[in-house]
This record gives sequence, structure tokens and C-alpha cells, in this order.
Amino acid sequence: MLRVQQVLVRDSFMELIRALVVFKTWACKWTSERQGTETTASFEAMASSSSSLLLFLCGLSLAAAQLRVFNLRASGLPSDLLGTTDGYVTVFCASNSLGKTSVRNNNANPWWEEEFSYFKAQEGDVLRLEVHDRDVLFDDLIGVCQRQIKVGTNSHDCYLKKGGTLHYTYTLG
Ligand SMILES: [Ca+2]
Repeated sequence: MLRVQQVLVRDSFMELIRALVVFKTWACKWTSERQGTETTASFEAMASSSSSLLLFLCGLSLAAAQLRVFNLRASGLPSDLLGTTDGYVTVFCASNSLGKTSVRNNNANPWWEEEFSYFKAQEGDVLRLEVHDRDVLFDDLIGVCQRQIKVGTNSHDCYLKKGGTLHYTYTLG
């Protein structure tokens, strides 16, 4: 929603700038014929400051925000063949890896104290958390949680494909 508004604002200003450029061209012609350069200079200044404003607004639409992911805990994780679950979570935002938690050995209801930060997040980016069970040879993927992030502090419960639930909180802004 925010992004849509930013695009609309940006497009409106693009129209305004186009109109200003047309007006300036006309005005410059008119003033050079009638009054010399003094008025032309003020039109130049006006168009120039509008361009700066446009650049500022374009920058705003690409503005990055800080994402913080924390309070990770799981409940009811399924046990593997050896009867233990050694859970850990890997965290991604918009295909960037933010890192992974430590492994909580032999615990179906683990929690993790690690926090993850990403300074280039934008509203609408996809936050992805993967819950794994570490094994001797190949780790098992228990489930994946992903959603588009929104500004503010948000907590979610996510049901994992192979069983159990992941709880997490993130803050964007
Ligand atoms: Ca295991």
C-alpha cells in the first residue's frame, strides 16, 4: 500500500516536472523576447529546485528500512529416526541470507536467543524462515515459513509441513 502511494506520488511529481519544463520553455521564450534574463533566472531556479525535490522523492520510494527478527521458538517438532530433534533455523530476507541459529539438541520445543538484522529491507520483501533438524549425514527440512513483511512489530505462528509450529517476531521500520 505504502509502495503504491509512493509510486503515485512519484508519478504525480513526474507530471508536474514535465509541465514545469514545458512552461519554462514557453516562459523563457516569452521573457527573453520581453524582459531580458531576470525572470528567466527565477524560472530556472524554480525548475531546478523541483528537480531536486523529484530526486528526493525517487530516493524515498527506494528507502530501505531495518528489519529485526527475534524471539524464535518452536513447539512440537517431530522426532527423527533416532528419536531426537536437533532444531535450528535459517533466516532469509528477499533472497539474502541473514544467518542461522545455533542447534538445540534433542529438544522438541526449542527456543533460540539469536536475533537477525537486515538494514536494506523494504516493505513487501519476503521474510523466509526454514526450520531444520540436524542429522549426522543430511539435515532434514521440517518446514518453511514465509510472508511479506509489513512496517511495525509483528508476531506469527507458522505451522511446519512435517509437524510442529514456529513462533517468531519481527520489527520493520
Ligand atoms: Ca536430528
